[in-house]
Amino acid sequence: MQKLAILASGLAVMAGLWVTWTAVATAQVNSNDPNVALVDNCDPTTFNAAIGPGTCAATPQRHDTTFGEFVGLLFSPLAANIIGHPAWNVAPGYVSISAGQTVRVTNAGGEGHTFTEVAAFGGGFVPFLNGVGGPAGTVPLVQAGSCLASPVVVNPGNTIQIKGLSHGVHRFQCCIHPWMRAVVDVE
Ligand SMILES: [Cu+2]
Repeated sequence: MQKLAILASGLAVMAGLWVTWTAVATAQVNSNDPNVALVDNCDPTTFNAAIGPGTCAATPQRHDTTFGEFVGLLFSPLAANIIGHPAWNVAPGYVSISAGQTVRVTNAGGEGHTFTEVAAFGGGFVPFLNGVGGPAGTVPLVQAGSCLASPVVVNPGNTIQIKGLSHGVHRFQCCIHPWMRAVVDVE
């Protein structure tokens, strides 16, 4: 029995080393590609009940912001526009790259998001999330031009690649949650 226990603990250590080594190897392979994450914290049970089945996928990270908590943080007396729930964001929100580099954008959340280049930041295609129907005094966002044209939705767990950006500043936003935004600066 003792030999078995020693063998088992040895195997466990080896498995741990293998996982660590794999993670390091993966990081090295991708180290030249800037990575951006589309992040949310939607609780599947309450989001799917409020908006509809399939709105929020269950993920290994166990996201736990309920739909009620989400709605409760969309507006602030500090701003006339919708400010959005802070757990819905793009990380990092600013990326500086060299010409020719590819930006890999991964949806790490449970909801669909877009990463859409816009000439100027603006509203998306969901009126409520643009601030329509918000508290008295709310000024709804005007829809960004690129969000009018069926932007590509990145589903949970999926990655898209942004290639061939010209020199200068590029603005990207989610056309569902317009406060999710990032700047890619090509040097
Ligand atoms: Cu979004």
